[in-house]
Amino acid sequence: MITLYHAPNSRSIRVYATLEELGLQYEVKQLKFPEDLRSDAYLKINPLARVPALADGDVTLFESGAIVQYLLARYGNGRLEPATESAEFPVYLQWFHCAEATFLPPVSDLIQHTMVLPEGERVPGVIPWSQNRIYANLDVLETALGDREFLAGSTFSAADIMMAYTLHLVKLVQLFNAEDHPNIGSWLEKVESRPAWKVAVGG
Ligand SMILES: N[C@@H](CCC(=O)N[C@@H](CS)C(=O)NCC(=O)O)C(=O)O
Repeated sequence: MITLYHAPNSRSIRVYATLEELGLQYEVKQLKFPEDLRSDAYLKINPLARVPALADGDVTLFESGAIVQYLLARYGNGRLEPATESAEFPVYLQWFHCAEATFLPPVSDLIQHTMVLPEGERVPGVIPWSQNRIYANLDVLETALGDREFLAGSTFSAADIMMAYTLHLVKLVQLFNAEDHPNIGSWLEKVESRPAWKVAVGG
């Protein structure tokens, strides 16, 4: 049985949505954020004290993108990713990784320095810096989406799952406005209307 270690609104939404999209059998262990992440039992699963983590038989894994790729490789049978030899594949890889490696860090910095860190540790200059980074990234995504339906082309893929979570956080900090970025707005509506996404975000 696959076990997902999950906390609401966290990056485990990406894994949750992937498990749902693939129709796999799994259980969800709900963790209270952040206290459960520091328990001895959980540190054995993820010594970094972060979510998500996944257990599948002898395998335990952390890092949301790695877990999504693991699930696709083991259980995907070609679903949620373009064929390796297709023109869409490199584009898919780019957006899949860009979601966590490039787009998410300024959102995370903004959250840390406005909500999470004790007030005395917050650096006010990080706020405009992060906001500018986020807006610049959104502009790039807006142009890249153009009139394509999904990030890798006409077919929904795991790159959409990875990036939709990053946009979930951008919405949470109220920095997304569909009037400024209509292509992102209509793409996001398509992802958010999928039953798997609704289960993952509601879980
Ligand atoms: N790059 C990692 C980041 C994991 C991560 O930082 N998760 C956050 C929740 S979204 C967390 O667990 N934070 C714990 C903390 O800050 O104490 C991934 O994509 O899985």
